[in-house]
Amino acid sequence: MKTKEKILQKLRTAPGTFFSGEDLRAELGISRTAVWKNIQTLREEGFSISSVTNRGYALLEEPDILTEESIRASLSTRQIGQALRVFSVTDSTNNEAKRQALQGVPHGTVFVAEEQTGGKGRLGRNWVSPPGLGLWFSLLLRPHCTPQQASRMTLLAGLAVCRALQKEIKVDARIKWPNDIVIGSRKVCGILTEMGAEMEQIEYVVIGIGINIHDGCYPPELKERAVSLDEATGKTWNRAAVLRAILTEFEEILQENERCGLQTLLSEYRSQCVTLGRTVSCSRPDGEIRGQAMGITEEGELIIQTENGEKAVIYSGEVSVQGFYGQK
Ligand code: BT5
Repeated sequence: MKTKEKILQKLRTAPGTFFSGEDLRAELGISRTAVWKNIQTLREEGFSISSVTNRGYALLEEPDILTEESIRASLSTRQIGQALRVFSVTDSTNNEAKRQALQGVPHGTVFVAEEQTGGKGRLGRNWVSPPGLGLWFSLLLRPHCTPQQASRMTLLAGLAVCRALQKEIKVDARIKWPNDIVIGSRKVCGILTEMGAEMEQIEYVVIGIGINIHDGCYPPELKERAVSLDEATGKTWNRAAVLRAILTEFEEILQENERCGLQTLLSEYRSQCVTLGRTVSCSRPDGEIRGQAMGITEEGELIIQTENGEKAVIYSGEVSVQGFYGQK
């Protein structure tokens, strides 16, 4: 590790706290001038570091760049994100993950891009992913489950994003079934899951997550339906920090799932899901269904009580919820 990274590592242990130049010098075995020079380099790279005579140096703010180093800083997961591929530009991090899945990259590998030129939504739609403004990333998982059970992984990823935004950003983020994360009635995050499987056995699952962080993430015509974290909170968020919070929650949730099974997590999902109890409509090949969203099954399907009193179970697809995304 370079000297400047060692200094940064030390300052990061307690952001905002002063570390004396003398202590840094002694700990790293360098001169005080070398400490100062490295601090200057870090400042040139965008780190905001305060220096006060007799107190030393304190890290105030990190630059909002996505690099392996910025993401790894204080990432305490054991699997998720331990292998990390960062791109300044790619077509789609989901495509990237699928390409590399075939070459054997391990469970938990994360693919992140500053910009996607062909960001994908569900059902062939596109996902606008301009450079530097959002978090566009994919998780590669190799779970031991059947293709039918794989959709659970997506639910768990949605729950991880929801938890992370509530804890880290302190914003009232909720889940819109199956996988949108909303703040108020607008979408802050979308999830696209793809998989490679044999008949009975999953080879890999790729969970692609797009989160609007800064202003300008989505085109103006989506302003009724979309929102960014900065907009929702009036602050400016550091993308690497948000990513770390999500990876940490996701690993924790996967462990909870192993330890205690899906039940508790499903009840948490239901309690965070804004779709339940609302009037919804869903178009299916056999016509449109309208009714009340009543529940979510063990497999993550949505149960709708239709207007003529029947129950319908929706596995996937488009469900509009009254009051959300500009729906009357
Ligand atoms: C989704 O699709 O919500 C899944 C989005 C997944 C994106 C991630 S980014 C990393 C990974 N790599 C990829 O290529 N994809 C994943 P869907 O529910 O179909 O929503 C798509 C619709 O959302 C579009 O038709 C637009 O109306 C709208 N949209 C597009 N860009 C948006 C944005 N940045 N923010 C909010 N809404 C957006």
